[in-house]
Amino acid sequence: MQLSFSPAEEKIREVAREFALKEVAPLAEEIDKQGRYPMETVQKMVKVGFTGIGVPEEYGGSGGDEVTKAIVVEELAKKCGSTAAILSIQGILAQAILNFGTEEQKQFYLPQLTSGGKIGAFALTEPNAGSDAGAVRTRAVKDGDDYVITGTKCFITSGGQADYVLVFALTEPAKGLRGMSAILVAKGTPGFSVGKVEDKMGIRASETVELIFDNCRVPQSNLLGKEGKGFSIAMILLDGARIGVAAQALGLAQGALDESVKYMKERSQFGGPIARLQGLQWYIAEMATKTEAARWLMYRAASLKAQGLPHSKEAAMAKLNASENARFVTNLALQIHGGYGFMTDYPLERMLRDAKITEIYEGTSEIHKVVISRAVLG
Ligand code: COS
Repeated sequence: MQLSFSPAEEKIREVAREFALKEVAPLAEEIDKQGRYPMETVQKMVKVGFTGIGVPEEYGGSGGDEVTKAIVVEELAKKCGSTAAILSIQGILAQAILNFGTEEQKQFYLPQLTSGGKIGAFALTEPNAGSDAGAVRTRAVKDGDDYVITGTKCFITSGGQADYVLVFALTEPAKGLRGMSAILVAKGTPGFSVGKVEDKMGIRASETVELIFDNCRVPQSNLLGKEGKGFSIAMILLDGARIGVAAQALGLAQGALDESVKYMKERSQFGGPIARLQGLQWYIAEMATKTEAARWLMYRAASLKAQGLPHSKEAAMAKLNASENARFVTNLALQIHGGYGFMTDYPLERMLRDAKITEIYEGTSEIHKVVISRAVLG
């Protein structure tokens, strides 16, 4: 048994850490305050190869696997939850096409989504289909060689920026979730528009929008995978995406812990650095231990996925644990910083706000308990 990273993985961590320090950290506060999608950083991530992780080079990718991707997301999240979330979600569409696409689809979409700078989004959630993802109402009706899509999706990450969106719609409504299909829709297709742009508590720079499909006509060749298999495709993709959220949560926790250690050594009260106060030392001990536990649960799930082994339960466990830990650690880190932590001059309040969503998106903690308990109880 080995619980360590390979030299190649250590190298990518170094690259990601430097990128986070130079390119991500300086913008984190501004893009949070303005709620601005950092397209310039995204395009830099394209250049450095982060958007191509997990996709073979023959399709424009940069290779690597789920562990590689988790390392990069963790490092970015230490400095900016929004940027980490953007990279994480960008990878889902590429994974969808890599795993379920035809050769033609792979050759057309993957180079664009990896090294080509195009943005992807995943549109499953609807106003009445959140945790109950099978309750999707959006329809895709066959008409000649086309599908005509009608419905509204909400809370779609990067949806307004996306050049391509994977839309989950009912092709056979009578079959419920077993009549759901996954269909690719390109930006600019008539009938496809962006609705409400959400004003959020956290990850404010990762744009979250409503997408409207009003008699949106796309060729049937845009179907991804088999007709009627959309729900299973969504669930498989979410299993992977949950590892990405766990990596974001881990990065946020580690980032907040790092800030706390630094602050406790610098901040002087009662005649010396507050690092010598046992009450705060115990906070640090607890934060560090729980974060280390979250780290290995997450990397184990990532490693299982990278090996092509079942990982649904492990991804749910990793995400449940890492997200609760992120809230716990960022909250204590803010507490350690006292009044300064509450001020926007310090990153702590942003980290706490960014951490909260990790307990909600890509499946709430309660949904993960459903997934885990079903797997454990059989
Ligand atoms: N991998 C592959 N297939 C899966 C799967 C998985 N992880 N989970 C479920 N499926 C398949 C099942 O095997 C079943 O297939 P069959 O039709 O062949 O029997 C089908 O999907 C329906 O599964 P199930 O009966 O478990 O569906 P439920 O309605 O009970 O829903 C939960 C299961 C609650 C787990 C699901 O709705 C869910 O994950 N909800 C949260 C959605 C979410 O994360 N939203 C966030 C979106 S992004 S912000």
